[in-house]
Amino acid sequence: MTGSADERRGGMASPASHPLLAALRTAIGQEFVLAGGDLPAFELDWRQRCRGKALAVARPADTAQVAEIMRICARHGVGVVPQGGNTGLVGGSVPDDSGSEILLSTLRMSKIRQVDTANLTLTAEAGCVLQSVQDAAMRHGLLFPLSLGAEGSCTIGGNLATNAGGTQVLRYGNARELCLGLEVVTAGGEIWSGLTGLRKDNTGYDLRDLFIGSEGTLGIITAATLKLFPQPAAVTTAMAGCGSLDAAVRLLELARIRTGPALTGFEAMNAASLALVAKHFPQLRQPLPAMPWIVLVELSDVEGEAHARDALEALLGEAIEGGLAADAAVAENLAQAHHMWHLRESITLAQAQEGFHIKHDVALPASRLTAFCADADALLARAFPQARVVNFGHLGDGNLHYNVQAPAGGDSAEWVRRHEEDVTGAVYDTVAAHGGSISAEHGIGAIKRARLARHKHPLEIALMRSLKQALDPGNLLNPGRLLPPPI
Ligand code: FAD
Ligand code: 2HG
Ligand code: ZN
Repeated sequence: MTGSADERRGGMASPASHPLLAALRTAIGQEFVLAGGDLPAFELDWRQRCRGKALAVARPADTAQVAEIMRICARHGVGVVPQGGNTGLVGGSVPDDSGSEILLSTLRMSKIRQVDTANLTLTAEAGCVLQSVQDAAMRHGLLFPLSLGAEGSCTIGGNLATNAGGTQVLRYGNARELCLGLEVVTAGGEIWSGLTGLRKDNTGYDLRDLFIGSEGTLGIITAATLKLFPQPAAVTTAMAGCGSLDAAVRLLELARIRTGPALTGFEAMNAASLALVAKHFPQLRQPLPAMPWIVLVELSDVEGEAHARDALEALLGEAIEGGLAADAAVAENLAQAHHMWHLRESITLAQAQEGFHIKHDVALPASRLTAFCADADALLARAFPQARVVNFGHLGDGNLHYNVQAPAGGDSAEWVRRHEEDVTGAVYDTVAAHGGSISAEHGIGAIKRARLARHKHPLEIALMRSLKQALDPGNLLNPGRLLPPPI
């Protein structure tokens, strides 16, 4: 390609002197518009897979400033990429490489505006870190159940924009189901105040649910009213070793029947996942000997410790007797329970330390999980015999992270570059054959948008494009993410 970056952007002014930056500095303060050397930390995603180049980073303090930023960017026709904790796994929170987008960081917007204990709701600004929302609920003796490995740095705005899932979905639902109201800044810089906290409101189209999961492409979420729950009287956790995925799925079915709404977590990890954790975090003792699958079961109980423990032990006893599990370990105390969860949540980090790999965040009906894995495993074993399938996830939701790690010992980046297209094609075709989804909880972002066209009905894509056109006619909000490229 010839010509300078500025020429490719259509003769725009150089970044430092861009008239938009002067307007942004006047609107939100000189020190909150970052440029030059301050940008790289915001331009690279958590996986270190997507690196872009922003014109500047704007760090608004409140909703009015977000609205002003949007009005300025709309006047200049400049795209805006919202960014919360930047823990997204699909490349949606970093700019493209044009150097022409504004990155809007919500991290300064971190106030808990209200806790309404009578209504069991909490209103938080978009930049609140998830853990701080959980802690605020806890201070009032209540529970905000959204829980994921990145909870120490992801934000509530990002959680809602991606409709995040995590480890408590089978009991409490995903981010969408935990949200009662939103405040949103539109592409044109208007503010929609929808923080009603109502549990019933049938007054037309559900705009809240439209913005949730839209990954910053329809509006910027600036605050949310969230559902709170009573804290359970006791939580008990156990791990069980299963000889096959089929046994793990049948144990899930048994757990649902025996424990009903007390079942708050049911995770599964194949042997390769825990082997990677053992390799990279050898200090983390594994409570059970290696098995083809280990499941982590959590019960939350309103009646208390002894009742919860009895229920869990009875379940695991029945599972062992019925041949669904070979072995089980029940956590004796909170520290042991945390340790079990820590093992589970270390898989993502262990995979990152092992090298580059290909993520597939897929959902299937529980009844198709075993057949899907058998087919996908067989396909990959034939075509890529050295690749390692690191398969784990939220079995209770039918959500597997069917990740493919590059062969041990080689150049993992090069292997992923060469084979990603074919590996992902094979996995997603198998997902489709079993009636599944190619994104259970991480979203589409920049990485999966080209795939979406193949896995969604053309009418769905057309309707999604109509919504985008209606809400963001200038294509300013996270352009080039989520929607497939035009054909
Ligand atoms: P970002 O990464 O900053 O942004 C994500 C997307 O949302 C981008 O498209 C961005 O433009 C948009 N966005 C951000 N803020 C706003 C806003 N205020 N308004 C509009 N759009 C916005 N995800 C799960 O679902 N379940 C898991 O169990 C899980 N575990 C994880 C574990 C680890 C170790 C890591 C690194 C990630 C994990 N994730 C998981 C993925 C990630 O944490 C979630 O997608 C999370 O919801 C992203 O929040 P964030 O604030 O970091 O958003
Ligand atoms: C999890 O469940 C996250 O731990 C991350 O969704 C999954 O690393 C992954 O692929
Ligand atoms: Zn997950």
